[in-house]
Amino acid sequence: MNRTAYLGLGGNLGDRQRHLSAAVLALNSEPGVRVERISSVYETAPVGVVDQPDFYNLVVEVATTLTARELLQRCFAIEKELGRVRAERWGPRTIDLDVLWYEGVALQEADLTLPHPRMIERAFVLVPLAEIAPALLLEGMRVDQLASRLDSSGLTILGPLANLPA
Ligand code: GSY
Repeated sequence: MNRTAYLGLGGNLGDRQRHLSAAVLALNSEPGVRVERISSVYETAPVGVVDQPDFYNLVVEVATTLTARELLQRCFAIEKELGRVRAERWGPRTIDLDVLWYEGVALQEADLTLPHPRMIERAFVLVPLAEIAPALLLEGMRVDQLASRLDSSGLTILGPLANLPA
């Protein structure tokens, strides 16, 4: 397990808490992926298309032997297993797993940009990320400082993810 990566998880359809738990367990069951830290769960007002249900969001830190692209492919597979249908780009979804940051990798390709291009402006990403990686540097600034500058009025902290093995 030689690389650290951060993933953002969220969903706003069905049993949001159960989908988050299932996705974290599925990630941890992937060969070459170990979930090291899990942020609190936040209920968050939708960003982008605002006329849709509130999301549940969290961020995890993983240690992995997979490449960034392999990790992305595993995220897509988990989304599919958990019933996600990619209907509307910014619309409601059962579960979404985004690779946010992958140690030592900066790239810009059609289907994968790292670090994630919009993470720096999203409170639903930076606030949970600041819990588990406050000193991580994005564009030369600490995540906790970046998070504290964002409007987090649309976020409600719900507490730790339930139904996980100790
Ligand atoms: O990119 C993630 C999907 N997404 C979200 C989300 O996860 N949370 C909130 N609050 N708004 C969102 N808009 C989109 S698209």
